[in-house]
Amino acid sequence: MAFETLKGAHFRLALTPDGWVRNLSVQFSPDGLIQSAAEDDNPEGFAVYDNPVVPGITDLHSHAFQYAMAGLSEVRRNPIDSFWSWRDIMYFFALTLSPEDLQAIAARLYLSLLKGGYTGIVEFHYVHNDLDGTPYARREELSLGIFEAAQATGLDLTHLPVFYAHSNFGGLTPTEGQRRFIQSLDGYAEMLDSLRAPAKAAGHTLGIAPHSLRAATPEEIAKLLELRDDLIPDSPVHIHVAEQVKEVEDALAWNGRRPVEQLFDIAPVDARWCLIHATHLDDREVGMIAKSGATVGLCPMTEANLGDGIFRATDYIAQGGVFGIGSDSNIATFAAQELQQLEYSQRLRDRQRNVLAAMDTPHVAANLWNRAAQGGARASGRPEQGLAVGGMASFVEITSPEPAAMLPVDPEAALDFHVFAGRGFHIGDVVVRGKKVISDGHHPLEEKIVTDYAVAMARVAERLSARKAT
Ligand code: NGQ
Ligand code: ZN
Repeated sequence: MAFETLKGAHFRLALTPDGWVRNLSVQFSPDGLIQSAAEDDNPEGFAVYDNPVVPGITDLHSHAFQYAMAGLSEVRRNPIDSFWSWRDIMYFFALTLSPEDLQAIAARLYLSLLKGGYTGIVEFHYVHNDLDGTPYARREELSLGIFEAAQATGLDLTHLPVFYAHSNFGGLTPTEGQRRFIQSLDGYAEMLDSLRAPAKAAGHTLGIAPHSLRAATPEEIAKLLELRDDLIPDSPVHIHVAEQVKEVEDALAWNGRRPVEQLFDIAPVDARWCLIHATHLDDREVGMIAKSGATVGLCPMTEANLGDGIFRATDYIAQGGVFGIGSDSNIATFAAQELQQLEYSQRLRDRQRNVLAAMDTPHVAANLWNRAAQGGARASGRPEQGLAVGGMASFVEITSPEPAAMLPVDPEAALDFHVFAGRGFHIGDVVVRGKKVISDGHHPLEEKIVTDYAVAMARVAERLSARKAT
C-alpha cells in the first residue's frame, strides 16, 4: 500500500521524552526517523497539528487470531471458569481457521490497533500447521499472511515465530488440541530461515519466541538461542512467564524453582528479552528482571479478562524496571485502555490514586504513555521511541470527542482525558515511520479490510456451528 510520506510535521503540543513541548517542528529522514527537532514557528511549512500529538506505541504482544474470538468466552460453563478453561475454547477456535481467515483477521486487528494508538506490533505467532497438524507446503505459510496484513495496514511489524513443543514442564507430550502449534527444532529452523528474505524485503523485524517454559525445555531454549545468534543475531527474544499461579506451582513441582528463577538459571536474560506477563513474582524476581534490562510485556486488559492477577508495577518501576504494553488476546485494541487498566489495578490493590506517576511527570497518562512507548520500541528491536531526535517518526494525534472544560486551562490534560475519560478514545492522524496511514481516523483500505473480515467471519461461523453440531 502506498501511503503519503511526510517530510516533517509541526506540533502545537507534543509529548516528548522530556515532557510536553509547544510549537515543535520535527524533520524526518527517508528511513522514518526524526532527524531534527526544534521549537520554532514552522519555517519549513510542515503539516501542522493543532491537536496534541503523542509518540506511537508498539503493541509488544499479540496473538492476532484471538481477535476473532473476543467476546465468545464470557459465559460460565464450569463451576469455576479459569484461564485454563478459556484456553480450551481458544484451542477449539484455533482449529477452525484457514490461512485466508487468519490473514483477514490480522488485517482487521491491525487496522483497529492503528486506530487505537499503536504504530507497531509484535506478533507472537504460534499457529503454524494445517488443521490436521501437518506443516503447510511452505512451513511459513501463516507467517506470510501476517506479513501481508502488516503491509496492507502499514503497522510496523516485528514477527516472532514461536517455538512450541510440549504441554507442560518436563517436556510433556503436547495435546491433540495443540497440534497446529507443534514443531521440531529442525522444522522451526527451516521456517525461521525462510522468513528472513521476505522480512527483509518488506522491512519487518524478526525475533524468536519459545512459547513458555511449559512449551519449551531448557535444552530446546538453549538451541533456539544458538539459532538466533546464527540466523538473526541481536534480535528480540520473547517468552510467556509466570502468568498463572498454577504455572508457578507446576514449575516448583517440577524442579523446585519458580518460573522466573528458572528462566534466569538457563538463559542470559538481557535488554533483548521481553518477559510476557511476569504476573507472579517474589521480591527477588522483581529485582532480577529490573536489573537485567529486559522489558516486561504487560497485557493489562487480557490479564484482567483471564483472571491472571496483578503485576507488581509499583515495586518494579521503583527499581528502574522497563515495561511495555500488549493487546495479547485482543479483547481490547486501545493503548489507552491498557494503560488505564494498568493504573487501576494498582489503585484497587493499594487503595490510592495517581499511583504510576513520577516526581518529574505527575500526569499519570503522560508517564505511562512515554514509558510504554519506550518499552515497546526496545522489546520490538526498533530504534528508541520518543518525539525527539533519533526517535521513530511514528506518532498519533489525539482528538477530543467533545469540548472538555479543563483543556483550555491545562492543554496537557488532553492525554489524561484520552486515557481516563476517553469516551471512545478518539484519534485523528496516525503516522508510522513518516507515512500517514490513518488520516483523520480513516485508513485508505478500511472498506476492503472490514469486508474481507466479515466474509471470513461468515465462513468461520459456519465451520464453528458445524463442529459444534458433531
Ligand atoms: C497463548 N495466552 O499462547 O495464547 C496464551 C495461552 C498458554 C496467554 N497466555 C496459552 N494470555 O499460555 O498456554
Ligand atoms: Zn500471549
